Amino acid sequence: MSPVNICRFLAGDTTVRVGLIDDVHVVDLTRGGIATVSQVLESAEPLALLSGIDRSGLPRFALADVVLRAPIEQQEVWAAGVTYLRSKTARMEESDFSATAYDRVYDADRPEIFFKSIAEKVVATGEAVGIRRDATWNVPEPELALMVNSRGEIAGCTIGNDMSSRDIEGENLLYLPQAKVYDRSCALGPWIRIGATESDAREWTVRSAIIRGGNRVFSGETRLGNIKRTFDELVGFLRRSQTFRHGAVLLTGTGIVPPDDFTLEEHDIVEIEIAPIGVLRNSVVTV
Ligand code: DO4
Ligand code: MG
Repeated sequence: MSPVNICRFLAGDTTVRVGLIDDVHVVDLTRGGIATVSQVLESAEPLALLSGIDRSGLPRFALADVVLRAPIEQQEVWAAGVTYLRSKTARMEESDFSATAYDRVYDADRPEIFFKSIAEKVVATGEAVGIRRDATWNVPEPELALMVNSRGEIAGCTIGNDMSSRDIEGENLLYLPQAKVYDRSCALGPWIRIGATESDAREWTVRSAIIRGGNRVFSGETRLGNIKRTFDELVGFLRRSQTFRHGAVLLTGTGIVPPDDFTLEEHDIVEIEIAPIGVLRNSVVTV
């Protein structure tokens, strides 16, 4: 069974449907008995569940005609940090008296893990991510996002943008929640890849581009194989002394950092691509 991509989408009405991506079409799995993506993530064998559905009689929509919703339902979103050497170096540069904290956490047994968002605040591809009006140095953080079910299994993955205000974080590490959690600070999408293993994912490249007035003003890339810790290790720490009745999404950290003189502006477009998942694309708005 080859991995597949599933999405949440609207097709001309207000019903959120679950779809299977078939090239430039979406097959409506809702009509095949799949009401939520959580139903897939929580099943004992997500890929087998999807493969067993007879798609022949199910409605199909052109991808261009549907509206994609963020691929999340009731999960909390958490994020791991300083999992790439590039992230550690950038944060040590942006901060003064807390610089050694990044150095120490990169090498410590316990990773940095912080709360990022409730599900209803997550934006989808095509929607705007936010930059804080009280911040002067804002960047996207392109990250692989793990879809963890209530049993702690990594049942899928998607692309995440952990939007961050570097000046606020750099001023004082205790301001981290304000640098990380605000309206439109988390984007996920465009859909969930089911059936890929960690060793598959470690071969993938994350690419990011920022477009301003039609021009590419930043591009960067990294390999997911550069993440220092295993996915199971990160999920294991997330779940220590904590249960997730609805599962959780765990962002795995960024390895792409724009130069220090770069800050996002309103109307920029942020693109994050992880083939074979897809592209997460968001405009930028001040919040
Ligand atoms: O330590 C602050 C946040 C780190 C982070 O979000 C990342 O490395 O991706
Ligand atoms: Mg991050």
